[in-house]
Amino acid sequence: MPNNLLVDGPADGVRVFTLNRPDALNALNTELLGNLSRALDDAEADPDTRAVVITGSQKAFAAGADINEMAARDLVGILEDPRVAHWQRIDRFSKPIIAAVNGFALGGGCELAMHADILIAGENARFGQPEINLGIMPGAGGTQRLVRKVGESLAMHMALTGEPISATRALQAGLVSEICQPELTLERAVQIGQSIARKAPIAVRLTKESVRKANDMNLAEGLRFERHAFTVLAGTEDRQEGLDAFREKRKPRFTGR
Ligand code: DAK
Repeated sequence: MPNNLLVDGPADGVRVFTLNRPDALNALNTELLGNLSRALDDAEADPDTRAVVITGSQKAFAAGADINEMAARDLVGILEDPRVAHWQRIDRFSKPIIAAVNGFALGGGCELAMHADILIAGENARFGQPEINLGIMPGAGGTQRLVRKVGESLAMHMALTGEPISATRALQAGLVSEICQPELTLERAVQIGQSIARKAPIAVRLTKESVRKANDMNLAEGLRFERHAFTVLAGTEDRQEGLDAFREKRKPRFTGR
């Protein structure tokens, strides 16, 4: 059986994960999610990996959870669903994740894309939460992250009708940060990853954590978290190096200390 998750790199600080179940439009079964979760463990532990890119094919990023697998689970099976731990692993990943999305990003596929910190879409991308058509509802953030990303009205429209939105609409709504030609989506995502890989790793880590807190905390708490994180950076060698390099008109050499 072909490997359902291809791993490349790290090259220039970036690892690329390619979802690879072409016969099922990259539907996310437990095995694929497990492989992704373990690949993230490896990437987390590797100091040479500074960012990861998750992508699919030109036709589909991922068409959702595997419907055949889901159909075999009853209430207890869903309650004890091993996929939940895999989703939590993705959410916990401390380094930046960039999603390069072409084609269908539906249901769990849209939810996986929303786990990314930066989302780049090809012009042919379609984002949707069609679970309602199956008599179910989103189960990996499609009613929560989607609201925070596109606002309640559009999220409600998508989740209640199951209608997908285009890449252009996703850009207008703030779900994606850039659109490009489908054949350039991955290249652009890798380029962004490489740019992040050249920054000071501890500053990157705390920036990601701090931006994410904006969704979990009220403004006063979030500002307090930001101030503490900012203060922590004052103890890093990379901060000194960054400030020195600017004043000496040279490129900084960050070491992650
Ligand atoms: N699962 C399994 N197989 C799928 C699939 C899916 N989600 N999507 C597509 N496929 C398979 C098709 O069955 C078909 O297989 P064969 O018949 O060739 O064997 C093959 O991929 C090609 O699909 P189509 O022939 O349908 O291709 P089309 O271009 O005509 O249509 C489509 C593309 C994306 C519009 C269509 O395939 C489609 O509507 N797919 C289903 C999309 C969908 O409903 N997605 C939501 C699934 S529910 C949770 C976490 C997450 C979730 C739930 C819980 N927890 C942690 C608790 C997520 C739930 C979901 O995502």
